[in-house]
Amino acid sequence: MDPLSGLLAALAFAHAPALHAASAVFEPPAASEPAASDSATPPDAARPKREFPPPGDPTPQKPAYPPKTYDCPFTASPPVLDGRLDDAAWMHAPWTDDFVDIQGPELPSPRYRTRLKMLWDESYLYIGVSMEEPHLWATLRNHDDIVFRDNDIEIFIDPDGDTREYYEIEANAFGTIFDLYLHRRYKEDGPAEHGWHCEGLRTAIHLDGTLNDPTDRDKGWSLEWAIPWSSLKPPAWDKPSFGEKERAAAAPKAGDEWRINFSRVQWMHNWEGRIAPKPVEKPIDNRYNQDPPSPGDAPKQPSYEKVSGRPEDNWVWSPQWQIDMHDPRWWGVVRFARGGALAPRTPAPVPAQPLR
Ligand SMILES: [Ca+2]
Ligand SMILES: [Ca+2]
Ligand SMILES: [Ca+2]
Repeated sequence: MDPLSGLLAALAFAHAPALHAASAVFEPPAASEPAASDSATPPDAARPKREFPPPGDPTPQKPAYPPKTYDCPFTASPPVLDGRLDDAAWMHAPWTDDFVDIQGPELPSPRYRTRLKMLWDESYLYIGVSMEEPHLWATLRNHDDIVFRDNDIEIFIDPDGDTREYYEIEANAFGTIFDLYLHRRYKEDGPAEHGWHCEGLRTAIHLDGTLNDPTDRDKGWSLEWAIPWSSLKPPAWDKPSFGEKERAAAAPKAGDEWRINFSRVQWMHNWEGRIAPKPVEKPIDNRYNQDPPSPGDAPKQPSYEKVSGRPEDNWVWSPQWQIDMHDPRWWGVVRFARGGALAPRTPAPVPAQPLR
């Protein structure tokens, strides 16, 4: 691991468990555990977090809410990757249910609608996501930046469903990608392999609005991903010849089930629920970027700033019942259909502990 990778791994350990795994279901957090924010500030009291599982309940799973299921249609004609979901191929794919709070639908509904579609062929898994968003905003531009510090959309893929050796890909509205491989869950000390690269990933984003301009109201953004089956292979140095290493990066067979979930990370910013006044005059030199402004300066160009101390919201397809995406037991079940509908599926009980 080079020094930069080491630094990134350290950052992952500092932040990912806090942001994505703050709530300990089976292991109560130690008093010294950092707060769920990269600014180490207390959680927002206005959005109380429910405790899962209830005392005495061995599992947070509720019989009324089995993991979501999606039957992913095979497509003979792939969608054109332009970020718009108006391709004929997408017409044959159903929408998922709207995303809900990561802790379940009994918590307040997300402020903005999110839903998606999936397709597959022999080469790719196609994802098409639609996200309502009145303020398009992105800051991170470099591959493997910690993209969940921006508003983002994330996919988690555990092909064999064994709750270990799985993939995560995140994108912000610039299309910046953070892709990583998890040998084990963070609760089992990971590690998260930021050096993993989703080789051949194709990303297209359509912005319905103006990016990084708080002076107007946007409609949303949509994203198309084509994830090559061949890219879903562990880092070469991952020694064990079982599980994901054994699977050999192959396409699924018709009828196979994979465990997949999606998370949308959404931060509160200074223009939430309103729009910024437009500057009274256009900048004529770079004085507007000076800090602090001098008396008589025209207003600065308004920009987005995170609300200090406010944890991110996590909106997901299949509820995790805890603020932790890294528990694949609760991820949705994606079934790969080809040549007709699959038989109805009887939900399997969710194991009380990871499988191995
Ligand atoms: Ca398209
Ligand atoms: Ca796995
Ligand atoms: Ca990476």
